[in-house]
Amino acid sequence: MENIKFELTASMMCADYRNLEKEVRDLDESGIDSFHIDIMDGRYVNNFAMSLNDLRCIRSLTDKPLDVHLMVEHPLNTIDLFTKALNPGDTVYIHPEAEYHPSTTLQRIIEAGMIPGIAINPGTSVENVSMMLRIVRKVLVMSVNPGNAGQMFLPYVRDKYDELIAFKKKTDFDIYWDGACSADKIMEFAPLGVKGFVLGTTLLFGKEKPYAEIISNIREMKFD
Ligand code: S6P
Ligand code: MG
Repeated sequence: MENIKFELTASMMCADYRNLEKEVRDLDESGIDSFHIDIMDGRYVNNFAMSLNDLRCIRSLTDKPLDVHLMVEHPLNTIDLFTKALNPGDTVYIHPEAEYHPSTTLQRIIEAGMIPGIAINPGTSVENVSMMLRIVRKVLVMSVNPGNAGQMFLPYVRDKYDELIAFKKKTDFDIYWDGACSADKIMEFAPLGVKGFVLGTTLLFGKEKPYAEIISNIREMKFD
């Protein structure tokens, strides 16, 4: 039985906002590895999720890393607001389609001391982003379209994980999963080399079980 290491990240747009502080502390104590913050602008996606103030609030409540997922048009225009609110070593993901010159924005993220990442939509191919795979450290593969939690897994995304895992041998980035993440997907993709999984309504939030129990059940899964 192999011991496979992977990271678990909580998608905080799915948290109970009636008591955000309790949610952060519970998840922190329950062994979550990091907090995923979905920022939307109502233009790049037709929704709004978390705000800069939510991000600042969560940053002040935990020492664990934050992953900021920017689903906004032209993130360069506001990137400094986010990097100033973060700690060195936190991650910022941009969507390359949302920017005229995405590598300039990634460079700004690097200069600010954050980990640069790109998020790849279900309809975006690996070829389309291949140059950026040489400068980012993380690739967030969207297995649902960006904008909402609680959507269904899009099966055609599966091949993209295989392509990225093959590409990863030539360069140096880690692959993360965002969208409709279930235990069976972790079971299948962690052994293939997906490094981390964003947990939302499918597996973590809105269940009748404590976070500690859900997280330890995932960590105790037996891989062949
Ligand atoms: C979607 C967003 C995601 C979701 C997460 C929710 O635009 O980027 O981070 O919050 O996927 O998980 P679930 O299990 O409800 O799909
Ligand atoms: Mg996200």
